[in-house]
Amino acid sequence: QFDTNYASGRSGMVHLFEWKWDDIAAECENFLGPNGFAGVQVSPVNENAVKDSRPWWERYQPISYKLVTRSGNEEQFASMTRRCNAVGVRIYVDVIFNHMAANGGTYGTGGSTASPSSKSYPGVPYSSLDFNPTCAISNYNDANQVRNCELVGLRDLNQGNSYVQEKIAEFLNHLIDLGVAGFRVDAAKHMWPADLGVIYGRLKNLNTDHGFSSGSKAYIVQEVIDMGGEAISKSEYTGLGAITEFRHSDSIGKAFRGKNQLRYLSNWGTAWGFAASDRSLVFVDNHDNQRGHGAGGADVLTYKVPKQYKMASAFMLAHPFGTPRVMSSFSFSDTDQGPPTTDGHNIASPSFNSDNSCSGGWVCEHRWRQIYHMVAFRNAVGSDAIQNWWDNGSNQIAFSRGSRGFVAFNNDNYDLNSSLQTGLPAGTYCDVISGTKNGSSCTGKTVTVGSDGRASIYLGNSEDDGVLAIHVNAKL
Ligand code: LM2
Ligand code: CA
Repeated sequence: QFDTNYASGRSGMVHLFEWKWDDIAAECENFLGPNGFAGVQVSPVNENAVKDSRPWWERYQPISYKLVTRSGNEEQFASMTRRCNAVGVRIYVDVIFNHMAANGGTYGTGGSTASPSSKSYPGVPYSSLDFNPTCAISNYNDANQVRNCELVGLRDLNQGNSYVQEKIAEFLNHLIDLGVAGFRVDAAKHMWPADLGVIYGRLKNLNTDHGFSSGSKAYIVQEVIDMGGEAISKSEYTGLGAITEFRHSDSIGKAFRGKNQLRYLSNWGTAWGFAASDRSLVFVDNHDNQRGHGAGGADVLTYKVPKQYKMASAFMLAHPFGTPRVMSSFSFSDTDQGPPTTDGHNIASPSFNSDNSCSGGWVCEHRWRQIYHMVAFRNAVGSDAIQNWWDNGSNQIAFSRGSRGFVAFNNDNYDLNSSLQTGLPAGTYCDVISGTKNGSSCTGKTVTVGSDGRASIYLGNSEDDGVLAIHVNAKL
């Protein structure tokens, strides 16, 4: 369950937060597939409580496991997995089974009703027998409380109960039948690892009709926020699957905000307290910490700080550590605000500009040239190791990935202007950050590598993007 099941030659997962299934299917065909992306994390697929103001977080309040949400119905979901898999893009579902809707969640997006105050959810069905006794989580130094009490009043399911295990496994297996490649397990820290082990053990192999090789297991990434100093640690979960590495988000934010010198990134990885590379899902920001929900550091970078955000994203994608996930947001000012709608309820589709960017309230970080070109960089360099590390003793760094790609960053308040070893074969390359390769020309800066592999690298401190990247597929 650590294998991402990515199609070969692809990398980069994107969280298309609150997108509709039909729009994701089109995005796989029109953009993600052609640009080398490997997968999409989709918002929760099962029926959730309808809240008056339609905040984004209503989707974290399950009412049943019927596949009906504001993103679409089961037929649309099934069509999306088929269309995305057909173009080599895998689907990962955000699944919520620590809890059900809190008090006040009386009806769902699929027409089911519920009575959270009496712990009754007939759409599953669950009754009070399936839940832990009511108590609130207040002390994160008490593992029993964190796992057996309620997170912000959300009715806490007992995953040790065999009927509950059965219902959850049925839900996940249904998604496997529909062609998904894996799951993001919401609130995993709030469930006992042993119970998760039982549930994961009941999962079917992935559906070979969708192109998975026989015997493939679902990729599992468990949401465990472990910044240290609490009773529960991520190491309790890394034997079962990958975890969301929140320290990566925190550390990369601090570095590119200038609170830590970039030269220290030379040993980026487990030395920073991260889980092993294949157990770490890494990200600059996620749907919670970009708006101050959940936890994971006050220094998180988001689309609202674009220059540093692009630099941090480029570093994450250029570096071999972890399985990177790119956040794709809708713009917000209020932290509860839901996605763009047509009428206050129905989610609006994104619209696209000629430069690939989005409008209509969608930020689409994954369509920023500097970000999707770095997915192509990651695919071009494959498994080649980091070589030719260089730094100026503070915030200018550069490295190559073997002899296939080279990247440089300038986070100092003066220009980077140095002759550096790129590791690349001689030739002229298009900088994929400032431009796009178009046949034998480049719309941005070019870099000329000499027969000794050296090139003169210039990154002005007032440039839009403090990063430059070249790779073998961007040779002119
Ligand atoms: C997660 N991971 O463990 C999600 O990533 C996170 O987005 C979820 O919280 C959380 N766990 C539960 O699935 C979000 C949001 C909360 C929101 C909950 C439930 O961050 O603010 O809580 O979803 O919708 C909301 C209200 C809260 C209220 C609660 C219950 O914000 O004030 O608590 O509903 O009514 C009384
Ligand atoms: Ca729990």
